Formats: sequence, structure tokens, C-alpha cells
Amino acid sequence: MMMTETVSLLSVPFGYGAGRHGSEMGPQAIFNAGLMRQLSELQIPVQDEGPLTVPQHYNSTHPRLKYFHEIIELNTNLAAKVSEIVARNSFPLVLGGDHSIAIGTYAGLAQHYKNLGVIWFDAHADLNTEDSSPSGNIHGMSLGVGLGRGPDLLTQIKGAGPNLKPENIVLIGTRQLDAGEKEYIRSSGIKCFTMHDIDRKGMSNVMDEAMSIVTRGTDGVHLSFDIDSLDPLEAPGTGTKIPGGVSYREAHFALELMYESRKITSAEFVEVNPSLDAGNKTARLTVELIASLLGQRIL
Ligand code: HAR
Ligand code: MN
Ligand code: MN
Ligand code: MN
Repeated sequence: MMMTETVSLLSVPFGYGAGRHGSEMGPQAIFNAGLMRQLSELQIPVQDEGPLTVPQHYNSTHPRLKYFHEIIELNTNLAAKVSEIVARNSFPLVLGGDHSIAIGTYAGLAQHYKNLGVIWFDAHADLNTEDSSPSGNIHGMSLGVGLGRGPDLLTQIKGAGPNLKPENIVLIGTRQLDAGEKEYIRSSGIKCFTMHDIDRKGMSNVMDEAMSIVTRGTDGVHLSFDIDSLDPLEAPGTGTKIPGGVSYREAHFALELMYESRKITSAEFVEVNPSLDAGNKTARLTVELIASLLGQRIL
């Protein structure tokens, strides 16, 4: 929380963008893990916007894009809500849900920011198209939609046109890319800090570089935080676990640096799946990570 006072918590209990069930229970798990208590310890004014109404399961289907129609409806509603929160000068903190909800979040943000910087913490790049996707799961395409990939999705979700610019986006924690995604990252010039880069440079240098990219010529910075960026040993409660991830301290440190920068203007935390969790470990971790982003310090 950086430029505004109140944090608006928006729960999005929606999981149709993922290949496995359960991320729709993410927001409830995060609340159960003590989110409100943590925020009140930080003395942050919070507005609980309640859970967004999610669409019913449609009968019609798309041949390649799973739950396409539900995702259009959800993200249309989410975009309107996020836009309304920003219009009130409140800080949108969106709790997913699977990562397909990023489409609605930045569609809402795009109504206020003309040059949005985006930090995409994720094991994956979520840059697939209908053709390059190995799964048809739309959470693997959500960043691409904002860049003008995936024309079907683009034209039908209000505000979700090609609003993002490759030079304003950084990926951090990347370690699983499909062939089409690799090609797109190389040709578009999106900055991608893979796990190799984090090992080599350290999270401190990676974040310095990342912050300078997303703040150069931008009018806001959105953090999209997929919990599967963390190592599965720390975050087992997520649907697509990839070994060799960001450590507990690296993640906290990155979020602490984002707080110190005072540049982050919105955030979302996604892909917490309590049905795959060990107790509520991953949701508790998410609460702690949110606290670091919002200013919690060890001393
Ligand atoms: N790249 C794969 C696909 O598109 C897996 C994407 C998976 N998952 C996420 N998104 N959790 O970050 O199907
Ligand atoms: Mn505490
Ligand atoms: Mn993701
Ligand atoms: Mn992911």
C-alpha cells in the first residue's frame, strides 16, 4: 500500500481457470488463516468488499478454452469492481482464485492507468494462447490476454484489450515455460527473471532491476503474485507445483522491498488451493506475505 490509505479487500472465489478444483476456496482459507487480525496488527484501514459474485456453470463450451464463458463473465464483473475501488482512491488487494482473474484485475486497472507496470511473480509465465496452450486452462494465458494475445478473450472482456506493454512487465521466479511462451518472451522483450537469474544475482539485485523497469515511464505498478512462485516445500497448497522455487525469505524480502519502494498501487494473490494444502500452511504463508507487502517488519 503506497499511495492510498485504505486497502480494499476483494475476494474472488473462482477456480474455473485452473485445471484442478479448489482454488475457489482460496479467499476463505486466507481469511481463516488470520488475514484480518494481521491487517489490524499493522493498523491498516481495511474495507472488506466481500466476495465477488461468481458465475454459474454455463452449458455452452468452447472447443479449446475451458470455461471460456464463465471466465468472460467473471472478469467483466471483476474489472468493474476493481475500477470502482481505484476510483475511490483505495488500494485494491484481490484474493483469488486461480490466475485467470488477473485478466479482470488489470482490465479494471487499465481504466485508470495508461502505462501500467506489472510484476508477475510466478513459476509460469501465463503467456499461452489458444494454440500454444498444452492444457486449455485459461490461468496459463492470463498475462497474454493483456498483451493482445488470444483475440477471442480480448474482444469479449470489456477493458481487457491490449493494455499492457511488454517493456513494462517483469516476470520473477519463472521455471516452467511452454515453447510458444519462450518464443514470445524472446521476441517481445518482456524481462524474465528465471530461477537461474535469482540464483545468480540474488533477489536483492533482481528486485532492484525489476523495480527500475516497472517504474520507468509508468503511472502505476500492479503486483500479480502467484503462490506457486514459492518452492512447493513452503507452499504445497497450489495446483501446479514446480520444484526449485523462490524460498520463504526470498519471497518476503522481495515484498519488503516493494513496500519500501512505495511504488506498488495494486496487488493480487492467487492460486492458493486449500484442498491440496498441508493444514492451512499455504494460506498462512499468504497472509504473512501480504503483511510484508503492506509494511510488516521483523523489528
Ligand atoms: N503453462 C501451463 C499451461 O498453460 C501451466 C500453467 C499453469 N499454471 C498456473 N499458472 N498456475 O501460473 O497449461
Ligand atoms: Mn502477526
Ligand atoms: Mn500464474
Ligand atoms: Mn503459476
